[in-house]
Amino acid sequence: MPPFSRLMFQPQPPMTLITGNTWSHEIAPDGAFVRAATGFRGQVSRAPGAAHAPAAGRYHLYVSLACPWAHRTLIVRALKGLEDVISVDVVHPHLTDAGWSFDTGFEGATGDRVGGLAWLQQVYRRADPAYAGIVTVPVLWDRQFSTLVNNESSEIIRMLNTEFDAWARHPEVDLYPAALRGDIDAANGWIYPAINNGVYRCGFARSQAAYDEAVDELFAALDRAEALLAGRRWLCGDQATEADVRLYTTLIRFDSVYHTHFKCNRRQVAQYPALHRHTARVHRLPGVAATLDQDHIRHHYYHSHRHLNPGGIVPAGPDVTGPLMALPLD
Ligand SMILES: N[C@@H](CCC(=O)N[C@@H](CS)C(=O)NCC(=O)O)C(=O)O
Repeated sequence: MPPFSRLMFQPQPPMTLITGNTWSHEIAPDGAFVRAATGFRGQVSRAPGAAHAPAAGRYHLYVSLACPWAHRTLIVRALKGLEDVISVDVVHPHLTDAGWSFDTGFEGATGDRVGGLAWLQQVYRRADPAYAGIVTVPVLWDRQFSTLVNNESSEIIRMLNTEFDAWARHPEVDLYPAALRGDIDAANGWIYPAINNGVYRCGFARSQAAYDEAVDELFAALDRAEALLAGRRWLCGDQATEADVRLYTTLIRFDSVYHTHFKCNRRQVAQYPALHRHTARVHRLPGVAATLDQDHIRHHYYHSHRHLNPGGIVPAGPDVTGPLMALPLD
């Protein structure tokens, strides 16, 4: 593999920035928010002859600390102990008309330390100069081939879970164990549309009917999760799995953002005893709390979606993590 320095700062062709946020053109005629499919679906694989073989130092994640989908990848990286194996760059929390930027003018925004680019869309077009699709985080980047491997978080976390065990500090952690795969897929099957994506369907709805449907489904699913977790610690089996991680990244943003900004306001997570305990349980797994940045989260949502919050004022609270750390867990 060539040293990283040879791959850095290669001259880039001049690029015209494409403008227009994804969320603004993902609205169906009935006013419902319909998430677009993800474009890059390559796989890092240990299989002989695979194009993207796992290796330490070869792969890089571009994330936003605000984004619940990118947050999944940071949590799995931490739980597996892959911090020294897979590097990370963090975009500026404000999503602009030209998408995510590598502006470093916000605490924790790193810039693009791989390619030295200014905008995430340039990373996409470095991989595919004709790319004109949606530009989202997370991105799994292959430094060796200077290309984008995958931009679908549900697939990236599976690769991190299994393909890098030779270098992981915690190869024993398995978030998608064979014996629980059916249960995990089933849990993801209702939690994704109604909760993970459900909060966006509430927030980005452009008609009352679309909002009403999304908010009913969201709170029915939260009630279902509450009932399930009243009798058990984890969603599937007796261990933490990716299903718990995926629920957590939405619930940890719920009371500070989705409840207010996306009008998911029938109840707060703190009012659901079992969901609140579950959120605390995941938050207190080793390494997880350090992946959470409430400043990036609040500044991203309240500042970026001006059609929902025209003044861009970022609210002060609530303190979500203090109560989570104080909650007694058995
Ligand atoms: N299916 C993708 C969704 C990723 C996604 O929607 N990310 C949002 C941030 S939370 C994004 O980058 N949006 C850019 C935009 O709307 O322009 C995944 O799970 O990886």
